[in-house]
Amino acid sequence: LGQKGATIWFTGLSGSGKSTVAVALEKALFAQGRLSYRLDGDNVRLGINKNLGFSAEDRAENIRRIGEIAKLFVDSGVIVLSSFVSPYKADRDVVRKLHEAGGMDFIEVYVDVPLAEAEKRDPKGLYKKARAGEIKNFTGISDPYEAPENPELVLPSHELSLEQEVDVLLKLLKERGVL
Ligand code: GGZ
Repeated sequence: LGQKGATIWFTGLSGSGKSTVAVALEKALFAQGRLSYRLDGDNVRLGINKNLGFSAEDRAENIRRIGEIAKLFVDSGVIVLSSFVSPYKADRDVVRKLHEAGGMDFIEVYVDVPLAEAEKRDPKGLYKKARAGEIKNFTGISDPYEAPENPELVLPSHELSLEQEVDVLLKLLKERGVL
């Protein structure tokens, strides 16, 4: 292929729009003939990470393994679109260092919506359950979310159209020589 891979690491609250923008970007990349692969809870937490829960330790191990998997894809020239809450700065930084040590691009994208907005969307009814105490350690309600301090990009998804989000991501990938 001779194509440069990269990891785009979406982080943000549940319901912030990480997966939605990843799906839209995947479509745009496909239209350009670029191979990308989405990593998210549906293919990782139900598979390789099915032994992990939501304690701080398990989240750290979840993110560590995802980082290692992402690195393998990047090594093969694929653009990885990773959508995990990844609430802890230290865990995200482990993945950043892993990529940078291998000379690979790690693009941290903070999908930044107010908690009230994510909770209003509540697509899976999880916030409601968390408020009722039916889900413990729920990020934003009863567990911390550490916002990135120096992300490559901030996407306030409640203020942008999906098309605008995809455009700014494509522009960033071009600037970095991935596209
Ligand atoms: C946060 C939880 C929790 C708790 C279940 N806290 O909207 P979703 O449903 O699809 O995204 C959330 C997802 C979080 O899994 P991640 O692997 O992304 O988390 S982490 O990066 O912190 O390891 C939510 C659902 O799983 N979910 N319980 N307690 N989100």
